[in-house]
Amino acid sequence: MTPTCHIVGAPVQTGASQPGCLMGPAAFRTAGLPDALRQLGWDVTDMGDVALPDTAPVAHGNGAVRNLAEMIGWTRVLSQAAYEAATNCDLPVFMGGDHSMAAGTVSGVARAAAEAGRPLFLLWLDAHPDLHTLDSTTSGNLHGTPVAYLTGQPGFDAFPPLAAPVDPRNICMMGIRSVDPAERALIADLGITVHDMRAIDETGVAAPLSAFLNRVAATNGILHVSLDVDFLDPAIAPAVGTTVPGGATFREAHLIMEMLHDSGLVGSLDLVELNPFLDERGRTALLMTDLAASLFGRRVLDRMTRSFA
Ligand code: 5AB
Ligand code: MN
Ligand code: MN
Ligand code: MN
Repeated sequence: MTPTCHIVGAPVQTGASQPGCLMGPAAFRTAGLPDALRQLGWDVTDMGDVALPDTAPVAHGNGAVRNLAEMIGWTRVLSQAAYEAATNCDLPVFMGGDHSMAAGTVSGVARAAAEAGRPLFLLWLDAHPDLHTLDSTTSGNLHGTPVAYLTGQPGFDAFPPLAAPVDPRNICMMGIRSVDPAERALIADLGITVHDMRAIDETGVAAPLSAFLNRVAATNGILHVSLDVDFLDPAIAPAVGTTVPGGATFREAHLIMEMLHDSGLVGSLDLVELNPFLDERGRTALLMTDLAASLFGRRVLDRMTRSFA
């Protein structure tokens, strides 16, 4: 049977400090994401972009917080869209949009996994752990908060209630190299597995990823992958507002995607934080598209040479 993929656009930019992520879904379509997956034998349906419903202002005690009502609205509609996509196809792709959208996509796929009676695991590929609560964020940029919401931390009462909170012990973060003090404390308290860039320098990506995938397989789990552009080194992926030096290389990132494909465990994928306004001749959009293609089964020997020049 031909495997099916629904592509869902999430033009969210209210969680980031700089505008531009709203153009992300259009840039992924321009880079040829739907056709790249079709060429790998997938039956791909582009579901179009989700729209933000009308929102009413929501007050919060932390005056730094920006665009709270918008994040709550996006969480509601994206959670429903992700639940439907996860229920109706084999492997949905959510094209962002800034990372605040993961509050919606991951909560939606978690609900679908719970209904299927399978534990949800989360692979968070990012320079940042995005573990701030609404109280601990000092930047007020809500793309730094989705993991706190998804794991059921206090203070998100104005958000949609979680049908299935993500067990922090089922989360693996890789590529981390910028952590705020409140996030560091929560990582330790919650028991989240973090392979920071220093650890990856020492071990490479294959050994820690294999160990995590073995845990997913051992419990009949289903894996959601959330790929933030800033996981990658800014030298190869400049189109992101929150660059941090010392990120993953081209081959480290592709190897992760190739291993994820081989595992057969991935149930859904976020491609987030692409800001096409900051890109250089589309190179970041093309790289993110190629990484998605590796996760969908493209192999080194099938890869065509592409020039950004
Ligand atoms: B991203 C920072 N921790 O809270 C904050 O890009 C950065 O989705 C958040 O990972 C980065 O503003 C959010 C300093
Ligand atoms: Mn992020
Ligand atoms: Mn990040
Ligand atoms: Mn970012």
